[in-house]
Amino acid sequence: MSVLGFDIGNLNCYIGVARQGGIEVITNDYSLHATPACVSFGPKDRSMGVAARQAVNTNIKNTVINFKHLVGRKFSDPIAQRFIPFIPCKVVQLPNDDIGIEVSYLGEPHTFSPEQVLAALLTKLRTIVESQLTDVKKVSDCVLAVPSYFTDVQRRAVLSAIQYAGLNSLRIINETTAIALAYGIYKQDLPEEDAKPRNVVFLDIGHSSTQASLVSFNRGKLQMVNTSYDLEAGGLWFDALIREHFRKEFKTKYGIDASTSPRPWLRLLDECERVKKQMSANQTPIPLNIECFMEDKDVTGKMQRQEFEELAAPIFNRIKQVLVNLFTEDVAIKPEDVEEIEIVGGSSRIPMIRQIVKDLFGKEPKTTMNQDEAVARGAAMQCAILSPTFRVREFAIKDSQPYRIRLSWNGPGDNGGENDVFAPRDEVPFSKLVSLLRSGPFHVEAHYAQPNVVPHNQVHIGSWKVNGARPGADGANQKVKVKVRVNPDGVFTIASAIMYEPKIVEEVPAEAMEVDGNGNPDAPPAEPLEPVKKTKLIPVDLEVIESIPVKYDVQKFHELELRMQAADAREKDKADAKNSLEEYVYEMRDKLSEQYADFITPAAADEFRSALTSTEDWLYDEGEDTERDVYEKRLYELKAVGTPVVERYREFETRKPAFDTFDQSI
Ligand code: ATP
Ligand code: K
Ligand code: MG
Repeated sequence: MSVLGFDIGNLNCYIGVARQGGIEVITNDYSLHATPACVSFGPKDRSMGVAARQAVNTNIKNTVINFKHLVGRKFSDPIAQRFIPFIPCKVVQLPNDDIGIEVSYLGEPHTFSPEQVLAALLTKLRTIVESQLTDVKKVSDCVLAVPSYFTDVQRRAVLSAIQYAGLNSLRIINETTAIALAYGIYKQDLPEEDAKPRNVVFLDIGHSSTQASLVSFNRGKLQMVNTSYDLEAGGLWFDALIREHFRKEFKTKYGIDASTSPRPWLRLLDECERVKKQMSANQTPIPLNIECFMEDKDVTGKMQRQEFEELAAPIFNRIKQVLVNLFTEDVAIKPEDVEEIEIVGGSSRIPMIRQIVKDLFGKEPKTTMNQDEAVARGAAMQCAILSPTFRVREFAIKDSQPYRIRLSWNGPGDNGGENDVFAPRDEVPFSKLVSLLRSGPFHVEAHYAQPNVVPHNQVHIGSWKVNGARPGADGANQKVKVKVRVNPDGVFTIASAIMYEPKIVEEVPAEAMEVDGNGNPDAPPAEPLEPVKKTKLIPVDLEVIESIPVKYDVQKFHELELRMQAADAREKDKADAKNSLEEYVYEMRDKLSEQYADFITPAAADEFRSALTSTEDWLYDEGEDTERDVYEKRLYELKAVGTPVVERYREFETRKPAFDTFDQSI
């Protein structure tokens, strides 16, 4: 059984694994900790992660990056629109305003949903785990992290993608909460349980957004006091600003507009990112040179940290505001009560960030956590806490959710009505009971009450039909209790509805039951007592039927994903078989003239050599791309000749030391 935590970044993904010794962030097929959130489609298979990102320029029309914020959104959603220009392949509006990712796959046009692309990426992460952890047979249990501001539909979409990929989600955790858990669980010096808590601010500046959280710690527990975010502050937005600067410069200098052509436009973005990173470490001007950039023109430019800081001042102000926003009126903690500020996320390496923190809190920020791995570590820790296969020290997490959720109802009974059932900063997971008076089946609807603070154009959460309510004997309304819940995934549900129906029950007073209780058969029967009539409220479970705005066909897309996995696996097996054949040809040819020379007759060696050469020629020709069993058959035929030679050689080698010893002892 595997215990995994996934940080699915807009740029980079990290995999945390819980082992007996603790949490480890594992490396991928390229020995890197970061796996790019990149999926590309090809004529025979898909490619994900490092390989896909490295080949983006050769397959730009069929490559997907920057799709994290498309999951669970509609095409017309303004935030989806903000990210679509950064996706190299074609993104279209489907019927029902769904997002379609249009690529050529297996030589045919295909349209995928963002959830399917996420599932493909998760499949990649799963195969990384399977190949790195040889003791793990089947990967399944995981905890995936999402931004704290993800709404109901986004969380449901992520859960669906996890299912498409055939993984088992133990829970969705907020990235902010994962970071706080990764910080708190190993801390030995937290204040005692009933002492004044230690208040810590975490600032995560990633690629697509900036998130901050204010967390109170005591020994063995954390409380998420507040969270804030900005979806226009992050590495991508810095890169875009720098790119726009160079676009203008190159337009005047060279008369070319890079934005008019997708390939140079993306290439320039990558180059700007490189310049940005170098500016974090150097004060000197950083050159940007691209040969043959557009229209056969070479371009050169440069930028210096100070210039960047002026250019990006609006984004730095936004980041400052994210921190300020943690301290809302209803939060008792003030900036001066904050003991530590931990900064994480790739973009927290920009020097100006330290200045922002210092200006606001009068303290240097801390970087005691692994800036890139904190989210994955926390998620893996959460998975370990939930997994029956691990024993983890007690740590209580009191998380919170950021939105005002309103419930409304109508149907027979007293007039319809509405009520706010969750407020910003309310604890989750949490259930609440809403009492209503009803006389028939009714509808309940939930929505976000403050659309302007929700970063999603879908504010309707869901509708629930409650069947089975009926009037009382006298035609009166009956008392119904609806249990609303934000579950551990941060998803809103109506967990149950119960009607309390008054029933007149006849109860025989207790004494009457004791007739002849002493077992004396001669005793005269006691006078039977009069039954007493009583009204009791009897709970009756009502049927609750959920209807949420977006339905994901998990079965169908899981099967599709399995089929694509099978195609990927076939291609991989084929490539492996071809590689083995190729390697065998080269190895045998080298060794035939060296160590194997004495174990084969010159004539047989010549014949074998020419068989090897013709195989090599074939590999460059019709053997360039054929079926796995064809490669295997070729290898088998070569080995029929080669293996006896190898065996004769080995036998000789194992005998040799014995002779040596014998010689010496004479
Ligand atoms: P998100 O959290 O928004 O989903 P992510 O988790 O993929 O995104 P991170 O991996 O935390 O993002 O950070 C990636 C960003 O950090 C990139 O924009 C990258 O350019 C930036 N970055 C990395 N190193 C540096 C550096 N030395 N200086 C400036 N920026 C850097
Ligand atoms: K990340
Ligand atoms: Mg991140």
